[in-house]
Amino acid sequence: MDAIYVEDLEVYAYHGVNQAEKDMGQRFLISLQIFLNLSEAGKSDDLSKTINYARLCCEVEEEFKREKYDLIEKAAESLANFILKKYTAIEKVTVKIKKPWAPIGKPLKWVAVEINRCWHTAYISIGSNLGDKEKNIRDAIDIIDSSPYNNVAKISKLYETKPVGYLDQDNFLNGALEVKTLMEPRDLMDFLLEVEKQLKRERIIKWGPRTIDLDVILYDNLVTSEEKIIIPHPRMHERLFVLKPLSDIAPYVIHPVLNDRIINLTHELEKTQEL
Ligand code: PH2
Ligand code: MG
Ligand code: MG
Repeated sequence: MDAIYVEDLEVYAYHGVNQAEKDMGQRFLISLQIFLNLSEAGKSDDLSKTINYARLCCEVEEEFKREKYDLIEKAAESLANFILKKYTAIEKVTVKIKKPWAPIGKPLKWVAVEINRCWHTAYISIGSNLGDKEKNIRDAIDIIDSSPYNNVAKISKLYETKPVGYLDQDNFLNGALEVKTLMEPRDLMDFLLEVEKQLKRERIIKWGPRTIDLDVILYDNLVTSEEKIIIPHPRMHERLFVLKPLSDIAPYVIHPVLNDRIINLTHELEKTQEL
């Protein structure tokens, strides 16, 4: 993939486990590999079609000096998040932080950490059948989008659907979201549980009434076999209230287990199920 490189940008900052490092500061050398498609800029000679590396270096310096972390791991992690969140055209980033003055008491050139981080695409099914259903859904979307690790990229239409599973409850409002996320599946699921809690979700009856339900349906092309993190969602292809909204925003995405497009799975299910 195309890339922009920054090598050994020198920044004076205050990260370190020792108090003296936080008080006095030291030199850090920051190297970046910024992966993005450069062909448009290459064809057009237009700066707005790429990342201005002068601006990037200034912002990276400012961000790196903003906090005093114990670990360069943490400093690298938050810098990678900052870069990916600020520039959505960047698909992947490598951040390397060197510490040439690390207080080790040995002659060495530097110690360093290097991490790779990228945007993932998750599809999330969203449902509500308690209280102001539409407001619950809009509030959940706002909370997800305002997280520093997530951008809501697409929102489906919302559909009124009959309850499936436990029938003696009000109709649902269901939708689907495409979320660009920096979170790993486990962290994303924990985060969505927190959002549910914030919106007063109470777990009383299995498949019963809820102010909000947020389920990870797909995550990149990932297929997991862990019992607590089953991706793709094991029942998604049997539920029109999941597939119908999903086919609004991801019709040609391929289900990585069934190896068929969402739109085909939807049409197949529509032969036997109604919303
Ligand atoms: N969610 C369930 C169980 N049944 N039925 C509809 N129509 N919509 C839902 O979101 C839904 C359901 C469990 O998550
Ligand atoms: Mg559910
Ligand atoms: Mg759920």
